[in-house]
Amino acid sequence: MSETHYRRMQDLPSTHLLGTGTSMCAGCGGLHAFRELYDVLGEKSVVVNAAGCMTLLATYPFTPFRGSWLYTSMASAPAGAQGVRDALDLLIEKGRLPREEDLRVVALTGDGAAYGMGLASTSAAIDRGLDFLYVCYDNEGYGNTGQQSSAATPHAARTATNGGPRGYPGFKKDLFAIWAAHRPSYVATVIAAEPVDLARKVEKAARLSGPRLLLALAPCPPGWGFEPQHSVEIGRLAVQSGVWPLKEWQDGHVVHTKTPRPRAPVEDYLRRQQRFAHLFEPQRDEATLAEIQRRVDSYWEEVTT
Ligand SMILES: Cc1ncc(C[n+]2csc(CCOP(=O)(O)OP(=O)(O)O)c2C)c(N)n1
Ligand code: SF4
Ligand SMILES: [Mg+2]
Repeated sequence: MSETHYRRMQDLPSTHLLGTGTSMCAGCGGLHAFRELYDVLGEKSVVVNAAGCMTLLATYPFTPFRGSWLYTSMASAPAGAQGVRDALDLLIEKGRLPREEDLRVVALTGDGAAYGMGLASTSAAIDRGLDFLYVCYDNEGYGNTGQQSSAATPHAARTATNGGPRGYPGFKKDLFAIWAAHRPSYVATVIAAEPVDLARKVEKAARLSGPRLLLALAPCPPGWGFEPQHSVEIGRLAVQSGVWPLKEWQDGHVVHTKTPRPRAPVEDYLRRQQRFAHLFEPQRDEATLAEIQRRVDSYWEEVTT
């Protein structure tokens, strides 16, 4: 994808973006992860989806899934999931739904909802011990409306709202730690580019009850600025460079399910994406590159010593 094309995408009004058309973009890492997830979860699931790119999967009254799909406002997927769970429990209690035909309740949202707008309703749902699986596909911005920055945007990335020479000034929020601090049943990070790790974690999450999170980094061609065919490679680089640690939390313990050895330089991951192009051209931003690398190094030093 040329820089001009990427810039055009960032400048377009939201109604013209690929993510807001009648279909999703080629190379969508979020869709890839969700398809792998759904293969394991199966049709006995009700998906409660907050507004975002994935909403385009279902056009009322149709869905591409054999299971059910419910659409909510951005902040409300966990509240919607509570309503569905309560309705199922009532039906079972009244004998109108055999217990063996119970359905799994899945909240599906982007990072804008999971890290920000929907965080209060998520926190409350975890506090209530809601039996649900929360799936967040994290494309590190408000993709559906043109990749504005969210609380999941990484440091220095250019977004539709941070187009200046330094990109996004903040640092990605640690949603894994925020969920873990609530002491739910299970928290894990995944990525479509590592399908075996992903499938194992989905199977584990599916066997458990209570609040569970599967947090999937979702390489996003138009939002990050790369060609769709490189989506899996960029996902693998996120893991190999240590930018996206694959890990799980259960009963107070964090386990890293893959430790990249040797770790690739973070630069290998950054330079493949137009949103970081200003760190390399017209001249290298050594200070910012070093800061990003330092933070990744210190994360791994902390968890491996
Ligand atoms: C309260 C509210 N504000 C803004 C919007 C417009 N809106 C629809 S989707 C979206 C982006 C959601 O971002 P994210 O949750 O990361 O999902 P993605 O679009 O990246 O898939 C926004 C801002 C909305 N639906 N509701
Ligand atoms: S997450 Fe990115 S790649 Fe996927 S549909 Fe949205 S804009 Fe397109
Ligand atoms: Mg997003």
